[in-house]
Amino acid sequence: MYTQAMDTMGREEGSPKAVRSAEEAQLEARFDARIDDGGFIEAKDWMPAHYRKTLVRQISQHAHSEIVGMLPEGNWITRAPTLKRKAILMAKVQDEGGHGLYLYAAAETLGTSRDQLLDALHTGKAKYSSIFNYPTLTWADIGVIGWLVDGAAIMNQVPICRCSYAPYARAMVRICREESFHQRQGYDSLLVMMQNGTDAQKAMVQDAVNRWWWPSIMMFGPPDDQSPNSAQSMRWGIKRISNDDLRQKFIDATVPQAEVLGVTLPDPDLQWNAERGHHDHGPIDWAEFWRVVGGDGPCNRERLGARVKAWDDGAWVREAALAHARKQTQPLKASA
Ligand code: BYC
Repeated sequence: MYTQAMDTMGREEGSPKAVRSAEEAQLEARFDARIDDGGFIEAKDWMPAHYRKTLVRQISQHAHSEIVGMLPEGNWITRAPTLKRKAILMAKVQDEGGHGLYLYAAAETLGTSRDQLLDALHTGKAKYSSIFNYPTLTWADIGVIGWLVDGAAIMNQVPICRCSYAPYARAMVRICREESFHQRQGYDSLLVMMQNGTDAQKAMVQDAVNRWWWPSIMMFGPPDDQSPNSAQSMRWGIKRISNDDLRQKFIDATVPQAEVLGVTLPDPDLQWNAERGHHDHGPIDWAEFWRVVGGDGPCNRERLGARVKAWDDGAWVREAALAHARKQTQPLKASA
């Protein structure tokens, strides 16, 4: 992704209005037929330019989210309350780094280099998930991130295991398995606090739920009727389930879990609607969502600053690795 697209007035290659050669029209018809049959597209297959661009946008946003997502949790590794919780959190944060790497590799198969992708992140042109622009104020936030944020991530990501672009779909299979562990560890840590904790610990969990609930349900993206990319991405089998439908599935799955935990979800309008067979929920503050996506959330500057600093601090490692690689490929000089 994620350089913001320039307005090419519909003349962009691969856009519906672009002029195509007969050969290209034939390739596109074959591509569409494969998508309609539920088939997969591999990196070397022909694909419309706009399909490629959409994938680079989504996969790189996803990769950036994984590595920026390491920051709010990494912040608590040194303060985890027990050795067990510290080991779990370290493993989880490492997993997120690994997810970022699989996803950058998947994006690279589409012909965009890792340097280009990272440059877009570091210069603020690239998006990453809104959720990681909120602060982690207490230890309970770490449990709630596992339960709600990873829970929302799984709900969104399981359908991507069937994404029409095969390298992305394959990466998602492994990522989803790991995310499932992430959600369970978060829920388990909250359950321990809610069942055996002090009143202060229980209040800390409730406070964290109050702060993370609404940002978690915003993670699924804008409502379907305000989602500019959804129709085309659904047509191409990149997205299999819409933003609103995933959000609804997440809410329906989470309400009974909150009851078991003994926490209240901070939405007075949340109630079961027998007619719809779903929970109704209150209005979502989309102005807040767009503010955060636009760079003005509570931690946007801090998060981006941390990523840029890590990149700059790592320059010597990249240089050393390149020097080592060069040495390995040079023929050995005959000794005098
Ligand atoms: N945050 O047309 P729409 C994780 C943007 S990692 C920021 O519906 P689309 C984890 C969207 O990009 C979780 N921006 O877009 C990691 C678009 O802007 P552009 C990350 C958002 O792409 C570590 C505009 O709004 N998961 O869970 O069809 C630790 C209009 O939206 C957001 C993924 O990335 C947002 N929340 O649908 C723990 C999953 N939502 O590009 C956990 C893969 C929307 O037109 N991505 N925008 O300028 C997707 O499934 C889709 O890209 C989305 C958005 C559902 C997120």
